[in-house]
Amino acid sequence: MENGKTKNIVFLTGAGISAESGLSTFRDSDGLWNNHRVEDVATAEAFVRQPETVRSFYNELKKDVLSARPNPAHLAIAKLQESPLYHVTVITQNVDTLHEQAGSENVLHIHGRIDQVVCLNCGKVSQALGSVTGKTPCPFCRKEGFLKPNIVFFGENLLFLDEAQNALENCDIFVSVGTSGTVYPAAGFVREALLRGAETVEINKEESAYSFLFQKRFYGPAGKIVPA
Ligand code: BV8
Repeated sequence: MENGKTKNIVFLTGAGISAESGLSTFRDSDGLWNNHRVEDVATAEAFVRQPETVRSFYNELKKDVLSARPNPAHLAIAKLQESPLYHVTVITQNVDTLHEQAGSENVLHIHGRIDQVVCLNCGKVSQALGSVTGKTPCPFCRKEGFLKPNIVFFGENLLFLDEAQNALENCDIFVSVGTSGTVYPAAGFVREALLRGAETVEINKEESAYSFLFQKRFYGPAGKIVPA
């Protein structure tokens, strides 16, 4: 029982929940990583080696992401959050803000957000809806050349991990939506939910790398299954 609500539900969402909003996933046949080498654009080392390549990759990706709109799956989760019966936490691996646009609160962006940059000089996070280059000054410390997409690259620690662990410790129902279950530590969250005795539910287009860990599994497009 938490703030008078009966059940704690934790969602872990991945690129699949945003697919029907027109955004590419990572590992599907038309996925992002099919046209780019991860090592070139999504690792901490790549940003040190070639920051402008990484910045322009995200400047391009940002244009698509910011023109996308929430789909029925995002809207259904936001609606569930309004219910007096459930306390719903959304842990998302997605860097889009479609959960927020659908009206969700309590969204933990463990892999960061594409509409933000972090300054490697002063450490402050600011919103960046347009393109960011090595010449863009930090709005806080005014220094140029220190802005990095506020995205967690491979080899970097996750954001909001403490809040995510806390949600998992109190979780009654764990629902994975649209993720291949291949990136850690997020792919390990279901194990923590199981250890807690939570009910585990997977909603995905097809079987994933970790489907065997789920007691209930619903396959099909998230835009149809999640509302149902
Ligand atoms: C870390 C940022 C500590 C970029 C991302 C060996 C073993 C275990 C772990 C590791 C290892 N070697 C390295 C590691 C650690 C590494 C990792 O897990 N690597 C994997 C690849 C093995 N993890 C890390 O580095 C993490 N940090 O561990 O810190 C540390 C510190 C120092 C040194 C070492 C470790 C950082 C992880 C975050 C990396 N950043 N993205 C960007 O987003 O642009 S990961 C990237 O993958 C995205 O964030 C994405 O969200 C995430 C997961 O992908 P999915 O969301 O699942 O998307 P995917 O395409 O894979 O799947 C989509 C699914 O949807 C599919 O199943 C599909 O069927 C389904 N679907 C499609 N359409 C629909 C649908 N479902 C429903 N409806 C539809 N319509």
